Parts: sequence; C-alpha cells; structure tokens
Amino acid sequence: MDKPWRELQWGRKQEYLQYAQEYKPNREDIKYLRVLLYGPVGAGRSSFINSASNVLRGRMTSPALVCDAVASQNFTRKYETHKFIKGRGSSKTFYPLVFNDIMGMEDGTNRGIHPDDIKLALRGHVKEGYKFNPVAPLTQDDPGYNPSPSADDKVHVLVCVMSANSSLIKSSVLEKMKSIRETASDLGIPQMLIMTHIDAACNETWKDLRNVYKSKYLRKKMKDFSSAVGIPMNCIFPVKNYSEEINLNDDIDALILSALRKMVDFGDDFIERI
Ligand SMILES: Nc1nc2c(ncn2[C@@H]2O[C@H](COP(=O)(O)OP(=O)(O)OP(=O)(O)O)[C@@H](O)[C@H]2O)c(=O)[nH]1
Ligand SMILES: [Mg+2]
Repeated sequence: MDKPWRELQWGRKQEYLQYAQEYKPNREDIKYLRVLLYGPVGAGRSSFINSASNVLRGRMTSPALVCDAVASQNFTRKYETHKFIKGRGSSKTFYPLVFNDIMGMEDGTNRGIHPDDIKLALRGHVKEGYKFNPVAPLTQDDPGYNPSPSADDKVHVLVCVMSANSSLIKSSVLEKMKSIRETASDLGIPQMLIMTHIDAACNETWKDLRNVYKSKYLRKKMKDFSSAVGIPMNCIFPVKNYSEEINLNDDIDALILSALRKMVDFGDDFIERI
C-alpha cells in the first residue's frame, strides 16, 4: 500500500515516552497498574516485557529481567511480576506500570498453562512465584493461592501476545484463549493484542519498520487474529521486540510506546471503574 492505513507519529516518541513514564494510578489502594500477558508458547511475551523495560528506562536493560526464560530453557513457568526501576540510588523506585508473565499456552490438555490458572490470575488469586503445573490448576488449599486479593493484585489489562510469523494456531489453543477472553469480559477487564515478530514476518517491514502500516500482509494477519481471538482491530498493536539489538532504536521504541500508551489508558479506565 502506498499510504499507511493507520497513522503512527514516529517523531513523537518523547511525548509518548513521558506519558508512559509519568503515569500513576489515581487511587490510594492501587500502586501498580498490572498488565497480564498470555498467548501461545514462544510468541514473545518475555521479550515484550524486556522491550518495555528498555524503552521506559531509556537503555538496554539486563536480561536478568527474563531470568526465568534463561534459567529454564527459554520457558516461562512461574508467576512473576516484572517491575522496572525508576531513578537510581536512594531515589530508586519502580514505575507504576508492571507486567505479569505466565507460562505459554500449548495444544492439548495437560500441556502449557491451564486456562483456569489464567482465570485465577485475572482475579488476583495467584501468588507471586507460584510455579504453574500444566497437569493440575491451582487449588484453594495450595500455598500459592491468595484467598483475599487486593485491588493491586488483580489484573487491570489483559494482553494477548501472538507472533505474526507463526503458522496457523491450533484450534485447541484458540479454544483456550477464547475461554480466557470470556472470563476477562465477564470481569470487565480491558483486553488488547500485541502482534510480535513483524520484522521476521514481512520483508518490507524487515527493511524498514515504518512500513508496518503499509504492509498488506501484516494487515491481513491482524485481521485474522482479530477474528480468531475476538479482539477488535483498534486494540491490536504490531511491534518488533528487542531481540538481537545492542542499542535502542527509535522506530522499535515508537511501536512499543504506541502499545504501552493504550495499555495505560485501558488499565486506567478499569482502575477508575473497580
Ligand atoms: N525477530 C524477532 N524476534 C523476536 C521478537 N519477539 C521475540 N523474538 C524472539 O522469539 C523468541 C521467543 O521469544 P520469548 O520472548 O522468549 O517468547 P515467550 O512468549 O516469552 O516464550 P515462552 O515463555 O517460552 O512461552 C526469542 O528468541 C526472541 O528473541 C520479534 O518481535 N522479532
Ligand atoms: Mg517467556
């Protein structure tokens, strides 16, 4: 396509960055806006969290953030909140935007995360550090179960992460995703979708990320995801995660920030409602 079908203001990074950096929930009992990421195994959840950290902190951050991924064969298994450090030394705090990573979803029963575990996480019942067990979802008598979650423990935005470079997603995985989406809808939790690997999926975008909204292929992919997962187009954000880079890149940042802005807005709306 000659003209992009969605406007992205590539030059306004600073403004978007400030927006994400300065966000604070306007409620006494909520310190953190909690974003939960889910999706098929290997879609790029951990990399997205890492990318968000790089962008917010304005530098490449240590991969220790996704230590779980490194420690256990690139596999996220534990329920972990990723907070990003703001400031240094004695003025060190955390950004109020935090991310929860969970185990990926797989085809078949007893493989990958159990959908019931995600539903428990949405309501804040999963304790920090809980190790997911694909064969048996968390139960109330498990020490990893939080019987009385605070408003802070609950998930405020649910983000589905899918790779533009993946082959067809198995229907059993889509079924699991659908049931999670329904639970989130019942709870009124806002939802969006991050489409990763746009560099690997499309040659034009690989050459220049600014072609993202000109690519017919990526638009089609977004439409396919939209109908498969049931998330409207305007809640789908294509990104390229930091993967092999050693320096920050303004175009990568612009796409990540565009997604982060929507997360902040959606999450804040929800926080005001609950
Ligand atoms: N080229 C490219 N590679 C990516 C992108 N996002 C992630 N990757 C790579 O894809 C692989 C999987 O990414 P992860 O972030 O580990 O995915 P995950 O969803 O956390 O995976 P699991 O926790 O194993 O389910 C890694 O090798 C990443 O470097 C992207 O946008 N572009
Ligand atoms: Mg991971």
